[in-house]
Amino acid sequence: MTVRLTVAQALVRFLASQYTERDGVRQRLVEGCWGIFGHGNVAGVGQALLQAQQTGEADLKYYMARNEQAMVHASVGFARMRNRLQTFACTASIGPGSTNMVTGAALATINRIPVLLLPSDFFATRAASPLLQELEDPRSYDVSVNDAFKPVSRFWDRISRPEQLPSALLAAMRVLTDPAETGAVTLALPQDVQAEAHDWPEQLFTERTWFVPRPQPEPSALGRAVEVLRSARRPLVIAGGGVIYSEAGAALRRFAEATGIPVADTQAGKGALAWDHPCAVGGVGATGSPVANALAREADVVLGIGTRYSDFTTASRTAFQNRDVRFVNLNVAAFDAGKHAGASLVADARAGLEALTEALSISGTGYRVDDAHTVRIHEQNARWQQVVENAYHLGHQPLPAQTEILGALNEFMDERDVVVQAAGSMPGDLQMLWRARDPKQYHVEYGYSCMGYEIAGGLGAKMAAPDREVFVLVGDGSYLMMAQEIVTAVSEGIKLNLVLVQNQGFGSIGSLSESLGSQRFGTRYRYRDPSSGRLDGDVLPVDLAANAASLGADVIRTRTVKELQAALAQSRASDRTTVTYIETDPLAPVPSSESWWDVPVSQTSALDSTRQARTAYEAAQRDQRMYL
Ligand SMILES: Cc1ncc(C[n+]2csc(CCOP(=O)(O)OP(=O)(O)O)c2C)c(N)n1
Ligand SMILES: [Mg+2]
Repeated sequence: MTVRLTVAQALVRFLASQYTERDGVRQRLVEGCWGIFGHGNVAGVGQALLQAQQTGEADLKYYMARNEQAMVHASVGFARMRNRLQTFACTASIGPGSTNMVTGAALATINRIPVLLLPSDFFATRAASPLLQELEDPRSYDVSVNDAFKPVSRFWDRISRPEQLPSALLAAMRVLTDPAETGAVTLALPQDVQAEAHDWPEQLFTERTWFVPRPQPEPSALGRAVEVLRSARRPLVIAGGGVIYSEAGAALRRFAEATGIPVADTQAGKGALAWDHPCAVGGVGATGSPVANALAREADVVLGIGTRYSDFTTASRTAFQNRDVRFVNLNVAAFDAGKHAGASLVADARAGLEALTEALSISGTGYRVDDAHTVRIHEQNARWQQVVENAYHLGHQPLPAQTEILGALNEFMDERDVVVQAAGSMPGDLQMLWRARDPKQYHVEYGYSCMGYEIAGGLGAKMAAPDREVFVLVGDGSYLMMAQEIVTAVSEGIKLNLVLVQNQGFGSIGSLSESLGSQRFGTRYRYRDPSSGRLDGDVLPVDLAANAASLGADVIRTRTVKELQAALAQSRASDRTTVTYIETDPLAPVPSSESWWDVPVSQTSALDSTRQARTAYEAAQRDQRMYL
């Protein structure tokens, strides 16, 4: 039996009947479809979504975004919140609509989060080429702007004939639901092919369940990992995002309690173990806690779990200074498990942790770090927590410090509330200071650290967890790049709590610039000063609070931490998207992570500031090493 449908109608019907299942729990794989229409998709995918809604023949709800990059961010926020078991499709028009999604695709792939992208493409028949917005490449008529998705997609295909659709769809679903391979999946859809009819076998549309596996560790690999761990005197666990996506928090806690091994976390892994667990030592690396970084420096064995070891995590490969340091890497992706010449333990984080706990706690020969070491860690941690308390309650004048905003929010938020951030000076301060109590509480996108993720990603997170309050922290720079999804939140009645932190420019890059001898050049939002010729004139007459109000949000202006606390309570109590606005001092002090990040300084320069920074750079670089 066959059914006659267009390519777009078949696509929509197929997506509506895909499910994932893990641990016996089944859910829709593709929750709905984000989109912005143009001539590339209005009559194809657009018609198919309309027909699906009007006839009820396929259940794929349409959501309209205001910017294509943002709809990918929203899908990522949603998929991350749902531990990668569910996501959205995103349809965009040909040309700029599609290329606007490339940044989102890179973000998804780097963070290993599934999202299905459906950029539109120029006619497969080339009947009217060159179309409006078609890239004409004189070397080949086969090239389009959608080829730009190739390096940032884990699967990429162009559907030039209807017959190609079924196998492409099956491959796309496989990659989206494979925890080792997942990321952005791109199916480019020529606009004529979208509207073309075909007789499809009915089996294409039967409900399909994609079983998300929990690969078990291979026994000999487990044996090797256990041998390395048993030899360790100063081991350290680094918990990455994989721990959270695999829902391995409880397994991590049991492992830590059985062995006494301290647990540090990455940006994606924060909250895997609650901050006040006796084994938790906070963030590791360039923006980590000095306690975790001291342990990393002396560690003889590092057990990385579900981490990709970004430069922030390894302090650009200066974090681990023990000459004999060895790595054991538990990761579902062999690519990550092999890093730093580690003993590779390819497995699901939960399955791997359970196997390690069992192998290390065999009665009589159970492994445990020595008590004196544990006591020292607890003492250091207690001292560090005092530093965090001080940063939370600095009383900085006249404008409050950013660390006080984070402190007020941390103390205000419930365990199940979610904080969302991505770029600027906040991710670093959050990684160092945030006290996470739930694995889904801390949602900082730091794989791509993409300005503009915050509001859109927060929207997706809220769609995934309507029962949680979502607090989006957004800097003035990020806000100016992508505030437009406030309109989407308002139109959909999806309630967000936004905290807009105004510090008149790129505070983060300003301090980075200063530390590298570049004198904060071009990092502040100021008038151009006619005498200096630089952007260091007066403060601009920009009112972002008024801007947020103009987009349909409720806005509360605050000036002090006390006012902020009252505003947060008001925001929580409201059922409308609310923006709490506060100005902070970008020069307020922040505790040191006692770590480093490799940003090369000019080797030769006419500027004293640069020459001094270069000397400091060369000194720090001496600690950098390969782990072989
Ligand atoms: C899309 C994008 N462009 C540029 C950067 C580089 N960058 C990182 S932080 C930052 C400034 C962020 O400004 P703001 O949101 O105001 O945060 P602040 O640094 O002031 O805390 C820039 C330009 C980036 N991460 N993402
Ligand atoms: Mg700023």
